[in-house]
Amino acid sequence: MTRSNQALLKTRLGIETLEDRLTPADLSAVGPPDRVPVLLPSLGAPETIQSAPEVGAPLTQVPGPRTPRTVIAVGSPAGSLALARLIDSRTGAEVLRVEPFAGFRGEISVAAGDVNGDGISDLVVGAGAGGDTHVRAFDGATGAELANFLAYRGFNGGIAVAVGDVNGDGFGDIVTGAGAGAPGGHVKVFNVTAHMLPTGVSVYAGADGTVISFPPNNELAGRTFLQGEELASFLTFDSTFRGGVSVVAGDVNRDGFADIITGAGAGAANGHVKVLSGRTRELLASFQAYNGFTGGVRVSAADVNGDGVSEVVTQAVGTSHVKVFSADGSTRVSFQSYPSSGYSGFGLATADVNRDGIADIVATGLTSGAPQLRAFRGIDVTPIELAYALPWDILGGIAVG
Ligand SMILES: [Ca+2]
Ligand SMILES: [Ca+2]
Ligand SMILES: [Ca+2]
Ligand SMILES: [Ca+2]
Repeated sequence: MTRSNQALLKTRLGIETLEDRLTPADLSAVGPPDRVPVLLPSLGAPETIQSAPEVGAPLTQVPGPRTPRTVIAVGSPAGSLALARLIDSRTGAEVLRVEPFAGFRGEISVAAGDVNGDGISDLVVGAGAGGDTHVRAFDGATGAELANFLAYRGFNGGIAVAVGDVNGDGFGDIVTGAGAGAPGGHVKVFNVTAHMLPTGVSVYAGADGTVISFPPNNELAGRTFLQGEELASFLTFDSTFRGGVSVVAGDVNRDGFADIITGAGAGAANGHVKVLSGRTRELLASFQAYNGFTGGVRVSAADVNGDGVSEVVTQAVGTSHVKVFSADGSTRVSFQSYPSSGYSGFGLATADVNRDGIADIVATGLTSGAPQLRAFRGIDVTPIELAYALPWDILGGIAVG
């Protein structure tokens, strides 16, 4: 095991359950948890358990700064039959194409990330308003369905979806943010792949080489995570705010756990962004991305400058104004991804487009009804020349993730 693997494993062994971090206030604000989601028969019984990973074996590749995504999730606009794709971020080749919600013509939210731990990004789709907060996930390698559940029972507004390993177990989790109409920027985290964490082994700690015994005091040891299990449910804004949130997950403090970033929807002042620790739920940052703007802020996250820590990337909704922030809220870059006239329907994502191992900023837009995709190096916003265009059957708007 390499030293970096040791360090990574050590951080994973320090897991505490997110539910344990919920304060009574959180719980009362959130209301009774709507426990589990619908499981389709094809998913198998919830108690199905994968064999535990061997300690000492190569760690599972997880989404995050160490492995920038090389696919982009693309979703159809409201008004057309819901269609979601994964495309190769360098070539534009279609990797996966699904119709996630039969007959649904509303808006959808899409995200790319590895939820089953095979190192290949999968496709996660969340239904927009009118879609019963339906979430489905599809294997990026085979197209097989990996998850199918309703994220917020009784709420029929839209949801935003993201992927990140929030509980540090090596498997990407699905993070959802409730859309307009839901109070408080309600975020949930769901496990996708059933698995068990190993118990009773000793490992070497990272930098100082100290031997630690696992688990010294770890409630997750031997714990089985179920398919579709709700790992966390909490509000990220004041409960009087009903503008909904965009959501993304990325490790901004380098502790090995994906942190949760939410951007307040329309109605909130100044493009309010919050960053919460995935591990402790502690508020890591709270900042205003767009002074004087009340149209809402979309968030993405990736290590766009190659320093090993995720930055927060934002877009003022309805505009092409993109900014990159450090985890502390300091602005790194600010630019317009498209000209101020002639373009509309802007979207934001992050993926490694030029294959240099560092995530880039992906900005979509429309002009004369034709979908456009542009990519920029995150460190200095140098445009990256693309050898492809988006599929032409995407008209009127694009969701990317
Ligand atoms: Ca996968
Ligand atoms: Ca996880
Ligand atoms: Ca983190
Ligand atoms: Ca970085």
